[in-house]
Amino acid sequence: MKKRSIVTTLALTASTLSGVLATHVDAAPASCAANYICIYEHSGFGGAQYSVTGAAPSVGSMNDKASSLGNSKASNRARYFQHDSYVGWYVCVSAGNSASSLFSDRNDEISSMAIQIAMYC
Ligand SMILES: [Ca+2]
Repeated sequence: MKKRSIVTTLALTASTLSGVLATHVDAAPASCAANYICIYEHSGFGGAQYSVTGAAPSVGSMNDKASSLGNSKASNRARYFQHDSYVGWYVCVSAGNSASSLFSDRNDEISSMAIQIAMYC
């Protein structure tokens, strides 16, 4: 009985983490200007970039292309969503942080992004 409870808890924790966190979390890249949230075509903040200061219900030509993420906000976390208009799963990046790469099931999928009031994910 006890063992089953522990396994269930671990499984839930693992699935929660894979749904929210990116593989690598670092300081926001210099190319993501202060107060912007940014997405990049390639991992390591390379290739095309799309940036906004507020929310983007769609990301134009960067749709389903993002491979790394930056958040240069001082006090807002950012969420990057699977579909347009903030629908589907999301990856969360804390204020002043970034994701230099994404899990393979999150890569080339992001379609919208928005800031949230809290600083941390
Ligand atoms: Ca998408």
